[in-house]
Amino acid sequence: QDSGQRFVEILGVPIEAGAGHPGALMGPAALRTAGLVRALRDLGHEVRDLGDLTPPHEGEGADRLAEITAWSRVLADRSYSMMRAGGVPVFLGGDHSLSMGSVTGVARHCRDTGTPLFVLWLDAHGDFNTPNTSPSGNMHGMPVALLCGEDGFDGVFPPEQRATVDPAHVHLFGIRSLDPGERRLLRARGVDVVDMRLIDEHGVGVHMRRIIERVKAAGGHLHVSLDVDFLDPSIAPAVGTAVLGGATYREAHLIMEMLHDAGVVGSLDVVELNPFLDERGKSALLLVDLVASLFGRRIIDPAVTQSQIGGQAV
Ligand code: 6HN
Ligand code: MN
Ligand code: MN
Ligand code: MN
Repeated sequence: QDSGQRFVEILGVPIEAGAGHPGALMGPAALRTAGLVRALRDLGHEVRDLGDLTPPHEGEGADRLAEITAWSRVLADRSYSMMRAGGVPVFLGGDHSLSMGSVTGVARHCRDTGTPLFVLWLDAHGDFNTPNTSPSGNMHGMPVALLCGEDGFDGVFPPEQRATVDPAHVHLFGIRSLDPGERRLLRARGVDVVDMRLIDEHGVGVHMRRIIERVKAAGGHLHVSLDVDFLDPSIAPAVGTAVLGGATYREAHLIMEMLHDAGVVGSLDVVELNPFLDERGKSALLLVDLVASLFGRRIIDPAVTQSQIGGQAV
């Protein structure tokens, strides 16, 4: 083993109130069954599995906003303390509304330490709706807007507990489905959107290098939020919101390998796995593969350096 061993803390967040289809609450169990903890230990990392966060009781007749508010508050506190413990927190979803809590906790820690926070959002969707723009009302389509400080989320965190991310530090990647309201908002806020059209023209490497260089130059913390629907549904069918034309197996692995080599990833969400919709566990197994690549699994240590082949060093 090399010296790149990390302390990894894993927390399951079985939340599905933000999604339109039930099943995501089984996500953490499926990722464990697929061997996530073992894969990370086999790479030499110290792994502590904190189990699943217990669903907070949101009271009789509470709506989904109340439920997600309750989850977000406990999760943000938990994420903050995981950050303070000094490891790499890995949050297993659960639907994407969990990032409201996980990233808020990371942002609180970065604010404490004066570390610039960057977010890489690997997703088919922009997740930049607000309660005012959302066509579905589903909160998993809104976490980036909340994190960037948009209006309409006042009840989720009390003002002193809200910690936001600069929209200019958010990189949406793999995007191929945006609602009209969120598209306007993304443009107005200047969020970097690497959509599938850009990926098709330039390849994932060019844009990943650009993003990685930026985080490195700032000495920043990169939070990666991996939505299963970033991947093409043919290789990862276990999603409630499948969109054709997603990332291939090889594109996804290259992204993970480049992120590992850059050494900039400080926290990770793996979200939107709906095992009820999977085919013999293939999506869960693929995700474990990708997380292992992000944490250093490689085919072989490169004998040829970037400079020898005239590539840009990362
Ligand atoms: N996800 N833009 C759609 C909506 O309902 O707001 C889909 C959101 C999907 C969210 O997959 O995390
Ligand atoms: Mn720290
Ligand atoms: Mn999505
Ligand atoms: Mn998403």
